[in-house]
Amino acid sequence: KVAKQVQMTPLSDISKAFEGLGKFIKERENRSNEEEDLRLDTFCKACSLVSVLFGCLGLAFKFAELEYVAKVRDLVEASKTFDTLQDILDLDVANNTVKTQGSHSRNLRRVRQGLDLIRVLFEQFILTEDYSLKEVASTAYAQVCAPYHTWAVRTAVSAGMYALPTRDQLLRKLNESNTSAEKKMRRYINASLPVIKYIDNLYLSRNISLDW
Ligand code: 1PZ
Repeated sequence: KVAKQVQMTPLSDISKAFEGLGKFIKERENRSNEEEDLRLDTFCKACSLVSVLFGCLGLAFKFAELEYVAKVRDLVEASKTFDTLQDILDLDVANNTVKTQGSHSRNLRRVRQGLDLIRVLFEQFILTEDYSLKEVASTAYAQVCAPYHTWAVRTAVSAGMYALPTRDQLLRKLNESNTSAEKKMRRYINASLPVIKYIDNLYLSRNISLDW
């Protein structure tokens, strides 16, 4: 037997992990009784992989990395006590702390925003051939995160956009060609959407709006 030679890169790992989550959620929807829920530790593992992308963005986005990593770490801690994503929502609903700063449910909402930001970022990356990533990143940020961020954060992010690597630099750091990157980005886009919708539904089904 000849083993197929597949080059694993950070992007491969991310796409693969989210395909696992997406597949679980789709299969769950196909079963009529939706009793099996997404495990928090499995979800956290996939979210942790995303952190490597920050390393490619340079020092200007160090604060974004620290923010994201802190939120994921809080959920990892929570996974020692809570089995599923549902469980953390239920606790915060009972305590009336869903939107309280630092609560697991609020941090889950923030991590969800991060996943969605990457999804739109990848969509924009595929859509344009721009040498600069400024437009790509600005469009994604404006669409997903800016409406929920303070003026100070929005200002810092737009200043950071000038320090982004170029498209070619990013590809080199990710150890990808344009073709291989786009393929893996498409896989992430398709896989992450059901995951994001699943998370949104955790809030909506408990009558919690998503305007925060
Ligand atoms: C080519 C790639 C360009 C990517 C540019 C992405 C820029 C994203 C910048 C985000 C900055 C976030 C700064 C901090 C925001 C906090 O105010 C909020 C609220 O925190 P809370 O009040 O609940 O404690 N934090 C967040 O929203 C979590 C931040 C998640 C950021 C994820 C970014 C993922 C992007 C990965 C790109 C590879």
